[in-house]
Amino acid sequence: MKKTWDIFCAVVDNYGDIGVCWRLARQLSCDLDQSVRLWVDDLASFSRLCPAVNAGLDRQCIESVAIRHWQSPFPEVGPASIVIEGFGVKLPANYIAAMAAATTRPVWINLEHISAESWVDGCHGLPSPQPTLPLIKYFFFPGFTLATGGLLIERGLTQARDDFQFDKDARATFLQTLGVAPQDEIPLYLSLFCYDNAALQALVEAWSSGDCAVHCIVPESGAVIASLSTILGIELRPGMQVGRGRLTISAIPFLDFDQYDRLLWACDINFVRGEDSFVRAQLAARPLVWQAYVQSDAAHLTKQAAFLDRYVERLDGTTMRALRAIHAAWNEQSQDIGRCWDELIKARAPAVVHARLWAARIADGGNLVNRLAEFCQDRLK
Ligand code: TRH
Repeated sequence: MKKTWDIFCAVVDNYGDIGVCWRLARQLSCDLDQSVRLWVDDLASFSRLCPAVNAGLDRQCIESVAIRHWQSPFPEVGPASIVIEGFGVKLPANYIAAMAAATTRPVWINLEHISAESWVDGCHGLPSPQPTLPLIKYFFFPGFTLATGGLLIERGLTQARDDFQFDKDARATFLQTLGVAPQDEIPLYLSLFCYDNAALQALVEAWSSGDCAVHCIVPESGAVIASLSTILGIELRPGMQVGRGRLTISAIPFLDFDQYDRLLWACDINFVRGEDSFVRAQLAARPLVWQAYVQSDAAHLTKQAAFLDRYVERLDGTTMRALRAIHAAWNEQSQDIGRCWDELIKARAPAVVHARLWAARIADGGNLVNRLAEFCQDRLK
């Protein structure tokens, strides 16, 4: 049955908050035909992922999602039957008051960050009764096991990816639309999306002096283009293609959501970060190297290791060690990354086979929007 949903998104930094909230909103609307209102405090960041967003408009409708600029003071609006706060964002006081006063109390969900750590299984779905209000907030965790909320996977995604990847001309055509010039020798295509990383220079050196030709495609985002400019000793800008030994680097503009998916499908290995690009790279069925969102207490290293434990569990020893080593070196920003890259290249064939099996496994593990809708339906009764 059609339900109303309010999703609240505050853009803390980067693109992950709005990336996940927009993906959720769009999927609820397009795949489950739900009535969705998305409140976003930073429409300019949103418009980078979704160029149809007009950052100057307070209200607009895109892909049947009602998008509202979340400003203070917050307007007096009737609450939806299901209220999602993205990543623990604080809801407006007058909106909470309206939830508490509603005849049928909304289901209130805190959509949490993804983690492969085992404690998530025990915390997913836990209720948190609000001491001074007749409301219960529930913790909803995306994750990799049946005991979690699963992953955001659009209907038809796997088919669209396979159509692209098994079409022999699709990659070349797509890369041309990005302005990536073809080369005589077909290189290993990489995409690079990462945080500031002290290991980048050593990695670039390994790429330029390695045995195989590498073409690294870098969407403009954060510090990476600036870091590469320093490493290469030139001012790299979107649209430029630069060669260094066996390495070619193409800087491209930040892509919209769906184009970015295609880039991940097109590349042989994807360097990704944070949360949403990390999941999309897994669903791209290609080997990935993930940089977890850097936390001051080094919690990102625990998160990274927990994911690797799951990701490599069915692999042979050599491939397992190669994937663990490059993830550890990249996340610890170690100068040993060049050696780890060479090991990964040697283990590439089984890593490629594994990436497709893993993508199928996580897709079978359950879809977050379906689980969320069922979870909320049960609590609305
Ligand atoms: O931008 P991020 O670093 O976001 C992070 C994480 O979500 C982290 O958990 C959170 O705490 C922090 O933000 C505040 O990385 P992430 O999660 O991969 O989000 C990037 C989004 O940008 C994702 O939806 C993919 C999208 N994207 C494009 O649409 N086009 C592009 O060209 C690129 C590079 C990314």
